[in-house]
Amino acid sequence: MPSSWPVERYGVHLQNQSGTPVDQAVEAIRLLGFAVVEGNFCLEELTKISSAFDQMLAATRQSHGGYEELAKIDEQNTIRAPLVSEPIFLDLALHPTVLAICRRLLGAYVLLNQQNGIINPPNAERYNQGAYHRDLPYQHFVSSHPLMVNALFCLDPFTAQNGATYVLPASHKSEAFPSDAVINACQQQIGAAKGSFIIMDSMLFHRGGVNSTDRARRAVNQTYSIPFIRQQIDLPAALGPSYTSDPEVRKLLGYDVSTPRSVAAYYADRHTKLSTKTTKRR
Ligand SMILES: O=C(O)CCC(=O)C(=O)O
Repeated sequence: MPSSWPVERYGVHLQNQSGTPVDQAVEAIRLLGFAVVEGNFCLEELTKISSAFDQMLAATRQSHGGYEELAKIDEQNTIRAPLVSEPIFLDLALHPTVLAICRRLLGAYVLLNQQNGIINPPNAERYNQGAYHRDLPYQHFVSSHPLMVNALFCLDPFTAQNGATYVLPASHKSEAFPSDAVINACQQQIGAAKGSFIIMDSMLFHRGGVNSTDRARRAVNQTYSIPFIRQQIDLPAALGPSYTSDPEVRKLLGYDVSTPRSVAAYYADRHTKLSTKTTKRR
């Protein structure tokens, strides 16, 4: 159906106003649970990310026992925390539009909860993201405020043929997984251009589609959460204490929310926090 501008309506005297792409994404995510936003990468940047991804996949398989060994734990199609070995993926995690949307939805304190390279394998092979799930799995409640947001970076174009992601629109607002009949009637496949992000409320039910082409469909799934939710991999431990001195990047990566390992460490943290507060007030 062609869209009209302004949209025709009657009996309406209250309407949301969303002027910018960030406003529009935030509004759509609140309403439906997902939005697609442009990454605005140039071809050269996409080529760099693409070859870093392929190198990381080869390195992951090589250093963790090979494809067959990883397949035993269903990890052959995932690159865990690529930013730990390759700084180009830190840049991806720091994408300004993604962070702006996350901060609008989650609040000022945003934690990078996970970053995973995802391979949807060719020739209709099944893979670990091909079944419906929430990215906060096993959770069956509705929160009045988003807890976690996904930014699924499309390293290849997402199409019906290569297994673009399916979503159940607005399912982030339902406790239960919908019935199979309703799923089959309401699921929506999201086509997206190479270099764009599919941004979702992490409570939205979604899955990868079937890739019936002869080429892998690649993506990087990044999730951003409120700081109470623990990271999938302890990034400060994996990166080491002096990875970066930028306070905003340290905060995003979780350096400021590690769990004290003893009562003495808890008191030491309190001293640091309170003295920083006092210094700031002066
Ligand atoms: O590969 C996809 O299309 C979906 C990825 C996904 O579901 C996930 O990483 O949680």
